[in-house]
Amino acid sequence: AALLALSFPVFAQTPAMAPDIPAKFDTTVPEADYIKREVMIPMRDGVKLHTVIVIPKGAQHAPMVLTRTPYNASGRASRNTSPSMQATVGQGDEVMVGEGYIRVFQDVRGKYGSEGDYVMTRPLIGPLNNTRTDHSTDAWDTIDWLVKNTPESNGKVGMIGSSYEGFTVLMALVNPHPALKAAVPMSPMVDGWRGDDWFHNGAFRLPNLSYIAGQTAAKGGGKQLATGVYDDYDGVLRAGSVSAYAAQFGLDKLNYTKKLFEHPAYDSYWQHQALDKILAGRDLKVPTMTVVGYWDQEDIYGAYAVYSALEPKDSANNRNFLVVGPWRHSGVNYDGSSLGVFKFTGDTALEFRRDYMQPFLDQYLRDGAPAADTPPVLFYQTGVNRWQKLPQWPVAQTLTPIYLQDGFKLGFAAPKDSAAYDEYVSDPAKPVPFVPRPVRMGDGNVWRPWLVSDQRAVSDRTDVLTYTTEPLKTRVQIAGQPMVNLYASTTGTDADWVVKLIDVYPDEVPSQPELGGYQLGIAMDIFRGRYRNSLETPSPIPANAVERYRFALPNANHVFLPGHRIMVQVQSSWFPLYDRNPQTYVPNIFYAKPADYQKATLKVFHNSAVELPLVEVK
Ligand code: PG9
Repeated sequence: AALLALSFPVFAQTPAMAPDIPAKFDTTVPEADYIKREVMIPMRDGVKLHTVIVIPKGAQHAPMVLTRTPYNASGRASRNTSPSMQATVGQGDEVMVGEGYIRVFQDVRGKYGSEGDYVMTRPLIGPLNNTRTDHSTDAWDTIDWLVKNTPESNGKVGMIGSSYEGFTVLMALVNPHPALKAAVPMSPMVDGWRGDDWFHNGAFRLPNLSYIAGQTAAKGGGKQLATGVYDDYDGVLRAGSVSAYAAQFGLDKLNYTKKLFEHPAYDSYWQHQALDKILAGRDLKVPTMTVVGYWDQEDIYGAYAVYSALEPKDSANNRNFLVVGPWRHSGVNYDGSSLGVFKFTGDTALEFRRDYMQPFLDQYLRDGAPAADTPPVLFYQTGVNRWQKLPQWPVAQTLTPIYLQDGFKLGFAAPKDSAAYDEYVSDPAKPVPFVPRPVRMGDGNVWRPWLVSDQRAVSDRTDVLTYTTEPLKTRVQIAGQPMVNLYASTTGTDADWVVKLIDVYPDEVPSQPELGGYQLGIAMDIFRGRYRNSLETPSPIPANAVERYRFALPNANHVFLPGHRIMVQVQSSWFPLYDRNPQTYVPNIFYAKPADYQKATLKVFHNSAVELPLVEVK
C-alpha cells in the first residue's frame, strides 16, 4: 500500500458537476508575426474609406501592396485566424508576404466599412459621373495617405487585384500617384459589354443578376436569391424574359439592374467606361503586368484589350507586360496544377507568382532589388503545356480560314460551292444548355471550370452544327485571336450565333482514359446578330437573307497535336449563361414578351470559316 501511494500521488479532483463554461475565458493567443492596423482614410471629399494594413512585425523600409475591393477588406485580410501573416492573407499573397511586404486592403466607397455611396464599377469623373471622386482619385488619395502614415514602409506602393479588384488597379493608372510604382491587374473587368462580365457582344450573362443582388442589396454582403428551383435551366426558362426573371425577386428595383436594362446596346454608357479605350488616351507611367486565365469564365476579354491598348505606349518595351496561365477566373491566386480534368506541369499559378510576379514587384518596390528578367509576354501554351516567353502578343500577324465544308468536314480548302449550307431549327423553348443539366449557376465547382467542360455534351444535338477535320498528321499551332466569319440566314428577324473552336482528343488517351474523344473548348464566344452592322445601333435581320457575321473569339495560344482533330460547333443559344434571343426582333430583348420567342430555321453557308492565327510549327 505504501508503494502504491508513492506511485500514484493524489491530486485535487475537479468536481464532476463543476460547470464547463466559465464566466469569462479567452484562448491564449500565440504571439502573431504581424500587426493589423485598421484605419479610416479621408478622401478629398471628406468621405473616409475603411482600410486594413497588415504589417510584418519589425518591418522597416518595406514595400506596400494595395488592393481596393468591393468584397470586404476585413475578410480579405483574414483568410484564417492565425498568428502567421502568410496564413492570414490570401493564398496569392503568400509569396510576397514571405518577402516581408506590407499588405493593404481597402473597402471601396460605400461597401462594407467605407463611407460614401457605392456605384457599381463607378465610372470616371466625366459624362457618367458628376461627383468629385472616382476610383482614380480614391486610389490617389489612399496612396498619398499610406506613404505619409506608414512609418514601416519605404514609400513605394504596388497595386494588385483580380476581376473587380483588377478594375480598381486599372483605374489607379488613369492618373497614378507618383508613389505607385508597379501594377498587377489580374483578370480585370475592362469592357462590360464587349466581352467581360455583363455581356458578350450584346448577349446578356444571367448570373449577373444574383451578383447584383449580392453586391448591391446591402452595404455589406447581400443575399442569395431564393429561386425555389433546383435546375436554373428550368427556373430561368419558365420566367420568360430576363426582366420577368429579375422581377420575380424584386431585382428590377435595384439601380444597377435598371442601368443594365436601359443599356442593352454598346451605347455611350458602355463606350465611356471601356478602360482599354480610356487608358489608350493616357501615358503609361507605371510598369504594368496584366494577368489573365486562358479559360477565364468571367473576364476573358479585358486583359488582352488593355495590353494591346498600352503596347503602343511602351516604346522602350519595359512597362507593359502580359501573362496568361492555364487558369480559370482569378485562378492565378490559387492552385494552378489542374483545371477540370486537365492537369498541368505543376502548380503553374505558384510558379508565376514566385518566379515572375515577385521579381517584378521586387524590382520596382523593394529598395536596391535587381532588375527582373520579365519577358514582355509570358504565355502558357496549351496542348503542349509549357510556359513560353514571347516578344509580343499576338504572335500570328495573319489569319488563315478553316472552312465549314460539305459532309460536316472542316478544312483549309475553300468551298467549291458557296451556295451549299447546313441548317438547324433553333427553338427558344429548348435552348442549348451551356453545361449539362441540372444547371446550378451558383455551384462554383461547375462554374469555375466550365470553359474546359466536354463539348460532347451538346455536339450531337440537332440544333448544333458540328464540323471536324480528319485526325491531324502534323501539329497545328495557333497564337492570336481567331475570327469568326459566318455567312448565314434565319427565317426569324434576330438570332444569336455561338461559335466554338474545339480540340478533339484522340479516341483513346492511354495515360488518362477519360480524355478519350474529349472535346475541349479552345476559343468560344457568342454574338448577338442584331449588332452585325453596328454594336451601337441594332437592326433587324432581314428574314431569309444571307448576312455576314464577323466577330473575334477569345485569344488562343494552342497546339493541336497529331492524332487530334480540330472541330467547330455553331449553335444559337447558350443557356442559361446567356439570355435567350427571342429570334423575333424587338427593341429591347430584356423586355421580350412570351409571343416574341419563336422557332427559326438557321442556315450556315459553306463559305463560312473560322480564321485561325496560324503560326509555323518550329
Ligand atoms: N467577375 C466579377 C465582377 C467584376 C466586375 C464587375 C462585376 C463582376 C469579379 O469576380 O469581381
